[in-house]
Amino acid sequence: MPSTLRLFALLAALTASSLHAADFGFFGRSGDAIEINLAAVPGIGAGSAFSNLNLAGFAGHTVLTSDLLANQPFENSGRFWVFPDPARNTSRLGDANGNARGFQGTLSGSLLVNGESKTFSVTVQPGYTGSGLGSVGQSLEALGRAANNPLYVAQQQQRLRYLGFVSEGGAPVAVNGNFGTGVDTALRTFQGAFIGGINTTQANTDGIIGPTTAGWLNAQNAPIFQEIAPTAAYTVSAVSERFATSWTLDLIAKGSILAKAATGITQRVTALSTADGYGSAAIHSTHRVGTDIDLATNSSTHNWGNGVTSTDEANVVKHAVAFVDAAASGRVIRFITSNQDIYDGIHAARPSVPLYYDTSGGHQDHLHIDVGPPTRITGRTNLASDFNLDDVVNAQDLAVWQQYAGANFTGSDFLTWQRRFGTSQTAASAESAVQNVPEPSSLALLACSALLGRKRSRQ
Ligand SMILES: [Ca+2]
Ligand SMILES: [Ca+2]
Ligand SMILES: [Zn+2]
Repeated sequence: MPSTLRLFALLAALTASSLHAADFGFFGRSGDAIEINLAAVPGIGAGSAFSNLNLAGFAGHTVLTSDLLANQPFENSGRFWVFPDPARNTSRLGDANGNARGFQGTLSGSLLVNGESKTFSVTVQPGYTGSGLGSVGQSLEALGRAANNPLYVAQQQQRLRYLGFVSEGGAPVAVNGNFGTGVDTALRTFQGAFIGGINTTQANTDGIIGPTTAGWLNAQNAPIFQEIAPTAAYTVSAVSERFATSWTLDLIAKGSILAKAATGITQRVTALSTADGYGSAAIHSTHRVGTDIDLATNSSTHNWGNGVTSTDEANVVKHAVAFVDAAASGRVIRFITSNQDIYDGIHAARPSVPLYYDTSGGHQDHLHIDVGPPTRITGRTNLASDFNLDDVVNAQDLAVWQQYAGANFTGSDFLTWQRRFGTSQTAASAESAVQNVPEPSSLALLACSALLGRKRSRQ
């Protein structure tokens, strides 16, 4: 590590330590069940008694203790889990980052440890943990299963609601550790995006988090269920079926730009999925849940095709080609049309893309696009020594260490931080990008010796 950086880091640590802080400080991510394990904190001895947990500062979020999730009395364990509200731009909760999905900010509480009042803070950072501690594990939890683990279920509920999946009927997924119909139906909609074939509905899924489902819940490119918003390249005429995964919305966004560039025509999306992914109109009952797209076509194409490709038909072919070629997270796996000229045109332009000719005529007025999942990107683990979970190990982590040395952290944590200094990974969100480190000053020398002296005394 460059010495100038180290010097600045130490100065930053001293500055931070002079600010008011809680007795104990924890960090977690928006889409996680954030575990707080007070009995495992270095500054609290094993066998301590915990009481009077004051969570007034966590209003709007869900907090569950080990009594419910681990069959363990909180008064002995000091364990609880924080489930940040997943709503986007949760300004009523004091969301500090309107650009990052879910809540970000610092929540504060207090409790008695062995009768003595202690304060703690939980700082929620963007994203979710996709590997290791904090990720969602493969499990056997299922609706109607007697031996469901409440903690596993709560983790699954939190991740699903963070990713925008709701229960059948539209109710948000409650985080309560109970595997009821709410989480079952949300999970099946989630699975529909990647399990099975082109016409997958919730009925084709198993509602159990096996290896594939766990992989997607943790993936960096996990599907997010959301409402479509029109752009300059496409309008939306769908009344209720205007929801889909982020994979499909990405494909529409990128494909429509290419299509408009090729033909000058603004695309019109006529149907995706309903708000909960259930109960589509009968004519869309074969839409793969959360992924499939209907694109309107001009009225002159609303025939069976006559062997002569009209300008409007040729444009539909160009639109299809644009969607095939769009480098989007969702990808075209099949087109459906009831117009033979469009069918022939797409086949000639992109022979490798499967086509289905609908002899019922049901696809005369629009082009149906079956959308498949992208290649899964393995979930991110949290960096060792990245104490504040901003995806880089730098001076700010030393500031955290300094603030809570003797409480959350030990001397060996400092030594590990030194070795890990400078490591980083792609941020969980662009908003948490690394900040520039300013030039050090001569004051840093003083800070350095002062801190090292203090560190030794704590070991
Ligand atoms: Ca936010
Ligand atoms: Ca950091
Ligand atoms: Zn369709």
